[in-house]
Amino acid sequence: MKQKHRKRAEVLTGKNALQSDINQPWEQDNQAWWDWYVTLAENNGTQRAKLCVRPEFPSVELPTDDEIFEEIKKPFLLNRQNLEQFRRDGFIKLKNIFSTGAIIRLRNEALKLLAEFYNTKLDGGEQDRFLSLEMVWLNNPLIRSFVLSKRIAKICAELLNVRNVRLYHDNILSKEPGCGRTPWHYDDHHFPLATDDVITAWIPAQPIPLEMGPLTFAKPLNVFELVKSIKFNKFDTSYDRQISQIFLENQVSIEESAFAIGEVSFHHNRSFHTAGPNNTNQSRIVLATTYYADGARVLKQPTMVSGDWQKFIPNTAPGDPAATEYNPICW
Ligand SMILES: O=C(O)CCC(=O)C(=O)O
Ligand SMILES: [Fe+2]
Repeated sequence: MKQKHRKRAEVLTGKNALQSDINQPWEQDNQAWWDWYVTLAENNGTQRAKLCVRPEFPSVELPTDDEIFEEIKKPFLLNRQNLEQFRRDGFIKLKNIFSTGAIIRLRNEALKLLAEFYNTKLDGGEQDRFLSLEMVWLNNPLIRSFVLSKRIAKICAELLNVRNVRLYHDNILSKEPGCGRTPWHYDDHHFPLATDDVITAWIPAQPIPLEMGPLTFAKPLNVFELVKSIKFNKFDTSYDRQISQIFLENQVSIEESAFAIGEVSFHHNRSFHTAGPNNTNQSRIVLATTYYADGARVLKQPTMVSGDWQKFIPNTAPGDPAATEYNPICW
């Protein structure tokens, strides 16, 4: 781990605490959470020369906001095979969920928001970091139309096989050039929700070739059973390394493949996933939106790995139903 990152991780987590003691609230913002979180990934041997990969967009006329609203409320039809695959593997990648024009508009908007918020230049200006912005849907109509999109939420409800889903949060994620791997994890650690009906739609805002670090999944879903005794360690890369090792020893199948424009992956909260480093000189921008089954409650004891969850479910005590105005029913 780079020295500056190690220092940051120590400041963030308190050096004297027990390594696996995560039973305390996260005291800082979610950007500090990501700064800490990427220090937990093992990066030995993964750095390669930076490649110059421009997001390649065919030249299309860009849709207006109204045209995008129309596009993303149209239903996408899942077939039986899709449902079976999600239930077996815990994730599915689906092509042509959004048009090229809609994705270009999404990227332009996310670039603008990130550059303004962090007062930086993306696509090569900022290096090594993993930037994030949440709750953007509250103030930005274009992002809101993606986050509350019936097209996405209906897919999520059908994959989970539940009647209705609520929004947990939106997350614009930007893995900057030179940023290393995302550590192996499942999201159940991150969401303070007392249910297994939680799903994240990971919507790339450009094509993601292998060099840019596409989201990568271990399958089938139940491989989480192989690693459930591994203790999370909040100070170093040992959790990530042990998971890799166990998956290797058990010849677990790992799906690491590029994302095309308009392709979206959906993963269950117990699906183990990671992502490679971004070895290009372009920001890897994604909109990740998480939904859960209506009726779910907040855990009785959320941990620091849940980050600043009260931002997403405000005025709600541990154990209470998670159903605030920030968690609208999207389907
Ligand atoms: O974007 C990444 O590298 C990680 C995202 C992730 O873990 C998630 O959306 O659940
Ligand atoms: Fe995740």
